[in-house]
Amino acid sequence: MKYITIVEKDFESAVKKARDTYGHTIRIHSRRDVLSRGGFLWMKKKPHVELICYLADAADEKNPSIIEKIEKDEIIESDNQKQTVEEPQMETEGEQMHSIRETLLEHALNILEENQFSEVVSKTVLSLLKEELKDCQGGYPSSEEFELMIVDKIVSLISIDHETQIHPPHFFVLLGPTGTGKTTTIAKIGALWSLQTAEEFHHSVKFVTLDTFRVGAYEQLASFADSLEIEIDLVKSEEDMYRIIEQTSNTDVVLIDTIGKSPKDKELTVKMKTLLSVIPADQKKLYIAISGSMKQEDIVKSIDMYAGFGITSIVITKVDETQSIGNILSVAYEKNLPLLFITDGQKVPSDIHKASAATMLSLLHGFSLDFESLWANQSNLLVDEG
Ligand SMILES: Nc1nc2c(ncn2[C@@H]2O[C@H](COP(=O)(O)OP(=O)(O)O)[C@@H](O)[C@H]2O)c(=O)[nH]1
Ligand SMILES: [Mg+2]
Repeated sequence: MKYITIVEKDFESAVKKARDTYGHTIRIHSRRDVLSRGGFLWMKKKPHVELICYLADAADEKNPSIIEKIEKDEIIESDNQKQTVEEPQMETEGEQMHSIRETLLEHALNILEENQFSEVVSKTVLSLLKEELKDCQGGYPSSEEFELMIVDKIVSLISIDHETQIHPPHFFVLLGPTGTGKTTTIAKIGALWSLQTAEEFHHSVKFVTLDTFRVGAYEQLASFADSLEIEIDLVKSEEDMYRIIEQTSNTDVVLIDTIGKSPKDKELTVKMKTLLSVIPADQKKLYIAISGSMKQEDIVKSIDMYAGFGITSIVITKVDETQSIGNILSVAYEKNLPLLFITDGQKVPSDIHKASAATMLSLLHGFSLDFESLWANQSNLLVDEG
């Protein structure tokens, strides 16, 4: 038998909705009064009534509607749960709970697949959801609450590099494959920090490029530097690097653009490592730019290729060119790497955002909840209450 869950603010509205939607063949199996957690990531509480209904067979039609019976009497209260006991049940309560649980978990799996999360992440999220459903003690969340549970689990697996967002290192080195948007991202980050008017978030910056091999590479960053009024320098040798360290002691952040390399480019890797090793370890952090449009196996290969450099966190680029970011989020979880920035276009400086739960949510699909307005409402609430 297929069950239908109707969730409304009170019993009368739920009965009306059941009747209006399904007519007089609708039967109520049970009623539950719930004080549920809702709002953004489970933060507010609100009461509602859930009716579990099913459609009676035609042969059942001669029986009075269960709704009519319930309205007259027979609401049994126990343990703060009101339940109606009617008609011989086709399935035991246990079986019914099982099928609702399966439907919810199937919905979660569809969302995880639509967003291209890896098998490892999907399994982890599903097992966290199963655990939480166990804790529901005989009840189960509405579909809205369950979607928030899914989001909560996904967000809980991914960490954000707040440390770099607030306190960038003296030398910020961006690595990554050719064409992922490193040079453009360096320009965006430079603008983000140097044009910031709030004193606590403002950092003086300087650009440095190690990309002296490709024709036009220096000119590309130099043209951004020119329009943003940021100084730029070029490092070809270890001596150049020593000079830069000396000359930038009063600069907050030196943003270092690098050259993308192919797995065969052993010589280039050694050269870059040598130049970067001149910078004292406590003054530098290294980051990797990964394009949203890359396949999961290529993302893994790129991260493995740069693993020897010691990567702090990931900048996801070109999310405007991809349908889903589950692939990158999965690698971030599996490689235990936090997220730093997300870029979504070619425009400097506007198309860059600090990674956060909100930016992640705005890039996930397949939910019936509207996360953008949820986030906006929550922000208003925080402002009102704060
Ligand atoms: N659509 C889109 N294009 C981007 C983004 N970031 C960079 N690009 C473009 O990608 C191309 C390669 O960027 P570039 O910074 O030179 O990559 P690099 O080789 O890693 O330094 C350029 O045409 C950029 O304008 C982004 O977030 N979205
Ligand atoms: Mg470049």
